[in-house]
Amino acid sequence: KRWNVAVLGATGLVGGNMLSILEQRDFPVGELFPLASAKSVGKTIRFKGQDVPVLDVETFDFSKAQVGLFSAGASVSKVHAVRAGQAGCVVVDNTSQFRYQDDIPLVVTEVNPHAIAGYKKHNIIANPNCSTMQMLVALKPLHDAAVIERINVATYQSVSGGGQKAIDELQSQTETLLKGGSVTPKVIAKQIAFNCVPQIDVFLDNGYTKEEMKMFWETQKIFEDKNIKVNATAVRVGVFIGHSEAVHIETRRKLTEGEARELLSKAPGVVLMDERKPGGYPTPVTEAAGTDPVFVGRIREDISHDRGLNLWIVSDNVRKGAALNSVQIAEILVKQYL
Ligand code: 11C
Repeated sequence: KRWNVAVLGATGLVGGNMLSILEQRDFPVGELFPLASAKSVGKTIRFKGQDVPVLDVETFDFSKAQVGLFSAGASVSKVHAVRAGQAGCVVVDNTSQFRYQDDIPLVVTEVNPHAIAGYKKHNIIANPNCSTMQMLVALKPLHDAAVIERINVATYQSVSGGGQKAIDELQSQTETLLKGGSVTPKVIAKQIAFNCVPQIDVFLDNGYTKEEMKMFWETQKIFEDKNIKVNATAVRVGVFIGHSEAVHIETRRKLTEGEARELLSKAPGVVLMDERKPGGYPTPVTEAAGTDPVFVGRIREDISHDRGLNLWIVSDNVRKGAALNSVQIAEILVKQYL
């Protein structure tokens, strides 16, 4: 059986990756409807060797599609995901619009695929934020084995999380600075080339940024555990693709590094890369960018806490962090529910 698929945000970074991942994984696409705002109408996208015209989302009749993959921003999803759902098109939404709504599932396919069953009320399934996604793929088997009580995490997030404009800013700042010029930040609040910027998304009243609080809210919802605490510092770094995370967990019972390694070596979606020698650990550029797994290395017991463990977690934020997980949700949806 084939399914008609609408991809909203088809001309954007994540949308483009959704299209190529649908192709690579041979998702059973019947008719493809690439959707975007009116200003992209007239463009085409390439899919399975064909040029497919981009359609205006405002006038699209969603009853023509059974599955929607949306990545065009929260305000667009607020209107059009609801409209699509009412027309019978099940939307996998990659924005923050519905993630915290109790009657909408928030799914990481390796962690809580069973939650997809809850899509029926609104015909919407939310896709988590990239920094939460990769962290939970790696932490799920450890949480199941020893119950994580607290996560302390510092992220090193690539500019692709901020979309094409942020990628362009890193590129142009790098070129300008290497030629001896000076730069004026536009998309990211401070110079990002050759720099680290400890702000992703807006500041909230408690002093955390929204990106940091997303990691807290989403972890509790996806792990279905209101007791797990997440203390995050989210940092943008001058990397194009791939988010990295230094993660420190505290578990209810002690988890040895050997046990953690054993669990992670069998964990779905995880590649363990943990040799204690130069280069024996994953990095965004050399392992993660352009690939599917969540890579884990630098596993070691915390010398400052009896039940603490440290890990280094790296993944392609545009693939597993966004487009790939959306397609994986859609695969389970069509196989098991539609
Ligand atoms: C970043 N994590 O790296 C963000 C991008 O809520 O889906 C994804 C934002 C989101 O800037």
